[in-house]
Amino acid sequence: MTKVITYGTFDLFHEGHYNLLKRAKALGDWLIVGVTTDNFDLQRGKLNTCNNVMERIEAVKATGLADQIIIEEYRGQKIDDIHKYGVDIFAIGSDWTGYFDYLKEFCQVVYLPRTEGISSTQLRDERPTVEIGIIGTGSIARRFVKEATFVASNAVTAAYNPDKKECKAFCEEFGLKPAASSEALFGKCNAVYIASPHYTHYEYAKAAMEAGKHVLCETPLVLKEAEAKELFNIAKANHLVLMMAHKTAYCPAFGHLITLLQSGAIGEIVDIKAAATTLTDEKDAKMDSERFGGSMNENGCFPLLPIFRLLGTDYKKCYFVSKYKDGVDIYTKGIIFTDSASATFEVGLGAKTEGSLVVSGTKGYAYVPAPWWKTSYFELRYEDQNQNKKYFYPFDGEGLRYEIKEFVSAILANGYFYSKLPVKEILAMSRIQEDFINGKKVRILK
Ligand code: C2G
Repeated sequence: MTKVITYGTFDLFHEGHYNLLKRAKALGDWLIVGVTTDNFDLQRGKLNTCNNVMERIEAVKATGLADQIIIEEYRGQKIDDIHKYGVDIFAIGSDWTGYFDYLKEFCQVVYLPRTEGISSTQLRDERPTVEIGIIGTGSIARRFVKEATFVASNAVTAAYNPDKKECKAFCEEFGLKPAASSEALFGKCNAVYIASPHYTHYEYAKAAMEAGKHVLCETPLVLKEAEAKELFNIAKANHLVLMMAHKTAYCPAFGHLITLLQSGAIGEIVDIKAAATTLTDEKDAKMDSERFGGSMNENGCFPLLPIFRLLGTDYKKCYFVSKYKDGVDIYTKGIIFTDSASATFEVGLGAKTEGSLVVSGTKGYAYVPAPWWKTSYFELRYEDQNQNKKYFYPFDGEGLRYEIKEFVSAILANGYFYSKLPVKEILAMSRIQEDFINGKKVRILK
């Protein structure tokens, strides 16, 4: 019996995939098809896959051509599979010609003709495009435009900034249409990314949703819990997507760290320590007290993310210790207690500390090195060091592409969408930030 093996993502299964499987099957008596996992695709840079691994397996199964379906999870697995299944022929489309010659040492390698004129990328591009307008044209907006080019089914079309000169320069740099007002911007897009100063978020988000636009808003969404609640109510009533652009919440490694810890990998969680400090020039807008700058407003949402995700939002007490300069906190430390665990966080724009995340549990601890908010690697450590495990993930570019992908997918999903950053966590973040602004339980250092 001649055994043939082939691999693929098989996203939005199409005629090209079918022809490939048919040709591969014709090479032997038994066809094994390896379907990539979602995680493996992310690792090899395939960010825009539309179907999940189960849907893609089902599509391959439905052809009736595969005698056996396996999943492909890691680079190098092809060699293991060839040995494991006693494969005679490895077959793949001609777009890979030469690439898999290293397998010739283990079996016959056949490059099959690719079907011209059809591809998953083409099918994805045929889907509706989410047109995004940007409010605020600073450094984060710059990064956003670049990162959005890695995400399918979206186009950044226009930008608005009340400072017309800045807006014009930004639009010229990226080939966008400048909008004369926020209302004019809403006429040029169906979704809005808000990257303006914190104190303007509420008004812009509300106006955008009242104009029927989906909203992705930079952190912090707002600095008052009641405003956050109101915005989510507007989103719900109008069937709009409202997301906070918290890049850590959407990056692959952070997601897996959380699910590992939630499944008991370090026992019961007793404490979390998280820090996020970014030394900033005193003249920067982030240091402007009028614009609600300062360490807590600027960076607070980062350490609060793992704290609320792992300990829940039902905390009992939160205390702060802060050092101020010219009306803004250049450094703040917070202590939060729930009934069963504690957490401390440090944020700073005018003071620097180790930006790591440590989650302590009854059986071990998780360590994420600085800058943990751009998580690409973490370790689980135990008393018995032989049990320690290291985990590596992609964190491509600036990391904004993951949140942009979630935003675009949520809009195109047109209905059920599981948010990786639940509303109750955003509400709790704004509650903490509001308490801090109001000086509740804040001890000011000289
Ligand atoms: N294919 C084809 N004709 C097309 C499109 C795709 O023959 N018009 C073939 C590809 O050459 C590949 C298979 O269909 O052999 C699956 O393609 P993809 O889903 O794009 O998967 P790919 O990224 O090529 O997987 O380990 C994974 C494999 O190495 C490659």
